[in-house]
Amino acid sequence: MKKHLRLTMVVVVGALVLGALVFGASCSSDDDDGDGDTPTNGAGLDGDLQAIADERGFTPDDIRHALQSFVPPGEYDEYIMFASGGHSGQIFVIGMPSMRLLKVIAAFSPEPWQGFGLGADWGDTILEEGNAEGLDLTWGDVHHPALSETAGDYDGRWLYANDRANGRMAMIDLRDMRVKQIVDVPNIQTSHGGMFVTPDSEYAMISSKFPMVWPPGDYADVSDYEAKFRGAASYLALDPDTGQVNLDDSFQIELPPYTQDLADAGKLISSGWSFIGSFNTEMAPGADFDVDTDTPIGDPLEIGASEENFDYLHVINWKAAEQIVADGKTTEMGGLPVITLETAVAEGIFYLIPEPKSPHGIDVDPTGRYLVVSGKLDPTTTIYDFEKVQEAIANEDFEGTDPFGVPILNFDSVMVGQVEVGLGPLHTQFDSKGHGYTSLFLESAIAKWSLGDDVIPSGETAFTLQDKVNVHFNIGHLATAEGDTVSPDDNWMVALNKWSIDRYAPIGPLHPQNFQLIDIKDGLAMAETNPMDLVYDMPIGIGEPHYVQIIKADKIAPWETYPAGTDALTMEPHSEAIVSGGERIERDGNNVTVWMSVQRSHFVPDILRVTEGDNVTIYVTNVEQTRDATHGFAIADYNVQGSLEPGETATFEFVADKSGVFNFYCTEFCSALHLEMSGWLLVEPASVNAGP
Ligand code: RUQ
Ligand code: CUA
Repeated sequence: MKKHLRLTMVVVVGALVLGALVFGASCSSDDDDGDGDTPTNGAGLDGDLQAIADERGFTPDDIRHALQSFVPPGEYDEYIMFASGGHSGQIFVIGMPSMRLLKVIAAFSPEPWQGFGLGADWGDTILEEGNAEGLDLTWGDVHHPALSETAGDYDGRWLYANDRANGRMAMIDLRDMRVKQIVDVPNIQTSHGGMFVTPDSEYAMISSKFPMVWPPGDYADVSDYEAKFRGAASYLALDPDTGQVNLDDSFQIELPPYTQDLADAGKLISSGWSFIGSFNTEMAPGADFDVDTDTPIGDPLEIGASEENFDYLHVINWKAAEQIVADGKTTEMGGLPVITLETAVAEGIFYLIPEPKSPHGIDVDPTGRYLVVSGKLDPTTTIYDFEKVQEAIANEDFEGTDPFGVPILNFDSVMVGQVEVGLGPLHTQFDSKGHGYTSLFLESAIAKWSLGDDVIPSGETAFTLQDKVNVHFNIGHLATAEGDTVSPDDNWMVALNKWSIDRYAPIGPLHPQNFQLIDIKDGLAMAETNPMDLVYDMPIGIGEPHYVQIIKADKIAPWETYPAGTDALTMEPHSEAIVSGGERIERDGNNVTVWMSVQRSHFVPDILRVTEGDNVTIYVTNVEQTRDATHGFAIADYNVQGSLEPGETATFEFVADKSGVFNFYCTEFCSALHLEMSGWLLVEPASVNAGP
């Protein structure tokens, strides 16, 4: 063992010296050559650089864009972007502005690289506990990542993300960027954009997408939509120390059977409130199908759900709801206290505001005052003033109630502006200078426009279109750096485009999505160019990202290794952790327990003998404390693959139900002798031992 460590040191020191030489060489070679060449293509480059630009056919714009986003090898990105991975069930960690993919975090789907859900206890436990009873889900559709906040600002501690398909939520600890908990949210079946964290991380809010039969567990026909179906807004309480969801302190509010869509949290003056957009307030169930004539009866959902000119923005006072829960004015459902629709109306915590035709995004500006909605079928964004919303509530300035008795605020009293932004507006992000940036799905563009007089620069007119930039193609969300906080950073924006069509080399009918980096800094040296300057394309060839949040990288403090013997599930010492020399095998009847160490480049023990039918438990500890010294633990034909980060202890439990000789090996190319890092699991056929 000592000899092994010494060899490791030699390799590490050698690598450092080599690294220093390479680094030194590159540092000393980036001076101007001072030859005074004049530029030939207007980019102001000296001779050598000009020659490269000419050879590669770069325009001055290309060169400027490269400089804007380039992060030299070995340097770090200023921002980390967390992108939902859609139906890959994963979350992508991307450096910005370089747009380099740094990590894929498994959340709802087994992921072999991280050994998630393939035998190691931490991942298996999370996937198992994230399944409602009787379900065995092995995927999710990750739509909306939401970072934890303190005082309305990302604090770099935790990340949450919803599962669109199955109404669940995952919690990721940013210390190791691994998922720690999946919660199957009671009383909702699906969830979409109803996902945000409140300004001091009191709650993660997740609302239903399509309403479900109410109470859940009953059966009803979709023709009974209005009477028998309901949605719910869930306020999942977050433990202030661990970030985990504590269902005991969580609650729900019953919602009408509309299709609740995007949501956002109030902040600063609107803190304590939440906002959820909706469509299909028509409560159309879709078209039935006549089996005799093979024709649909009635309108398909898209027609039925688009009949009215207005749907409803839901305005919910969650702070006041806490008191209603504390007072016990709730009904227990699925283990959660639920404030019924009736109680919510009676207690005055739930209101509706008309929002134009089939709205999608609802976004609250950094001051918390302006609530921005965009109707997919309406070329405008509509802006409401939270102060006027408060006045209308106080004055009972209602234009009626919905079929469930929820008061509808007078549209004209609370609406302060409408901006004609273009075709198919979806989502809005903000800078700190009073501008909204709205994605235009149908137009494949982003519109920049001005908010109210109290926040815009002098000389600008409130609620007017300022600028547009084209993107490629079919933009869904967009995100600005630190964009959902009370103080966005005013420098970068990312367009999350659904289609890339012809932007990349053809790779078959399934195309990547396209993230596009847009520079929105003022006063950059780009005189005649568009202030929204499209700088870089990043194809995403995994899953289908929907939304991202972008945080200053230095706000996160990830661990470099786990402290020796850490359980990745709890981030606490693992009860079965060992140090080198503590390896052992114990047999008790049919139970075989192994305490195994791994380090470069061996497993101890590396021959395991069991008998067919034995219950095998292997506690594997990566006893290394060297940064990046990850080892894998994979057993052939047993569908076991774990990733053991330095310092980590994990448990692998299985029944040795296949007899034979099975190779196990380290899946990470960890060392010069990585290929030698393997061992044998011998499962002796039960019959061999079965004496007369
Ligand atoms: S919403 S389809 Cu985030 Cu535009 Cu999901
Ligand atoms: Cu350890 Cu390869």
